[in-house]
Amino acid sequence: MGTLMINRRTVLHAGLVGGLLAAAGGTPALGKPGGGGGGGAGTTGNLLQTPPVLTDGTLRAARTSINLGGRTGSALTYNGFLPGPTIVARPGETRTLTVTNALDEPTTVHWHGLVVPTAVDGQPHEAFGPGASFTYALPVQQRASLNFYHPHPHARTAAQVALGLQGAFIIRDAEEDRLNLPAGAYEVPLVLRDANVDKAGALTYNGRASGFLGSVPLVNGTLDPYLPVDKAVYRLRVVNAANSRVFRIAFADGRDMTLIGTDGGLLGSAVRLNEITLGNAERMDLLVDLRGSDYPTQPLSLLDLDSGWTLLRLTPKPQPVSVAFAGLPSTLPAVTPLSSPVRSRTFSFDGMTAINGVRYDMRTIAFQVPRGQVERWTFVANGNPPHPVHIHGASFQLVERRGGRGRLYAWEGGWKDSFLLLDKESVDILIRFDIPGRYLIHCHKLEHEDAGMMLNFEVTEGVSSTMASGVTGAQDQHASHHG
Ligand SMILES: [Cu+2]
Repeated sequence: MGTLMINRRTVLHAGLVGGLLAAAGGTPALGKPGGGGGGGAGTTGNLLQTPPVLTDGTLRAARTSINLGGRTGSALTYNGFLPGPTIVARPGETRTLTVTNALDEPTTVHWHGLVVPTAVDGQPHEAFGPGASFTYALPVQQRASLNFYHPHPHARTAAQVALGLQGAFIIRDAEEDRLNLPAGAYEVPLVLRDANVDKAGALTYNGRASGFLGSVPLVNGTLDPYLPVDKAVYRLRVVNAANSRVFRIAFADGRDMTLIGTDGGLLGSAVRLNEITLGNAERMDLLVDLRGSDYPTQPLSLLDLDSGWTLLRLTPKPQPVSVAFAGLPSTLPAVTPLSSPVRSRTFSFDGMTAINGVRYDMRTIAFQVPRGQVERWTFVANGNPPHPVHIHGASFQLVERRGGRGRLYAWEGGWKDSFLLLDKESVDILIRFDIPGRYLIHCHKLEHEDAGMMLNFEVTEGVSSTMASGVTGAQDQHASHHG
């Protein structure tokens, strides 16, 4: 197949109609039922749905009817969409979103991947009850990236997410604009999850302490989705929005994909691979070349190799349009490595309910971190893997995995906020916080999180007393527990 890296044709994208992420003004973007919905003769299944775009406004959390593609159902939704509207923003903007709670229990919204002040981070202690609303003013001060919003009330996150409350949050910036990446109809957000859907089309939830595995995949809320494709390079922006399921993603014909970004935006250089493991809440930014001889002559399935599911079929059109792509530059925007940690801490993810032997207590701050200093944090799996680790308040970089798989992977490069910890593994990261306040470390297997595999910590102003007294060597100690 052609290589994206060396194709430097100078023709950029022609003006394109029907951009999936074009300003939809909050209007429905529901797919047509399958069988003749534009996928060419013999296409079965349902046209992939794409949520509308929202900038500022209201997100109403409620049980509503939904379109699963070809059939109706019901779920907990934001504004009636599964997933909710895709929020878009640029650095320097403040997104103002008022979430109204029309559920029958408390909720909150966490903007996973956004580094924002504690007051708008949507943490469990900020949950608000039925009939109430909360306005999140989100100062966006970070680079282009795909992020993920979802509820975060203590002990009820898993059910609310599984029943439908989740959405994508895309940040764009000038650095990314300069790359002229596939856009409009050729940039496709894919919110991947599994679900249980009952006979009436209602999403149901029966999670246990060990997790929740739904019986069917849903991509952008669509059952058995297909996407009619042109002879173009597609940018697939994927988030694992499942409670517990880890996806191992590949195309059925084994073709290469080009990974250009992860949780915190673009990688320093693109990586070609044909399989990616995506833990809960992890994101990946992929280019897939469907030009020339790479154009599929029959539906091309995107698979989850672990479950054997077909997640999405890319279907040839009767009259595909050929779309030029200038190719990627040889280097992407730099990711400056963090270095010279001044302190280390260790976090043991114990069983299904605790970190460092302690279950979550909303009132307890487990430790303090001075802002502005690089620290080396080690995460250890101590039973009941996998544990998808997530940290609020900063992006970080993975530096080493010992035990278990014993290596890092391309999809763990760049700036991360979530990563997978499997059996017998220890993973070291480098992290630096820039905003003071109270943040969280937790397992993003949502059933583990709800059961207490979570802790609060506090980012403080200025350097710590140990720094001030000249102790700059790395210390290895468990995070101490202050009452
Ligand atoms: Cu866990």
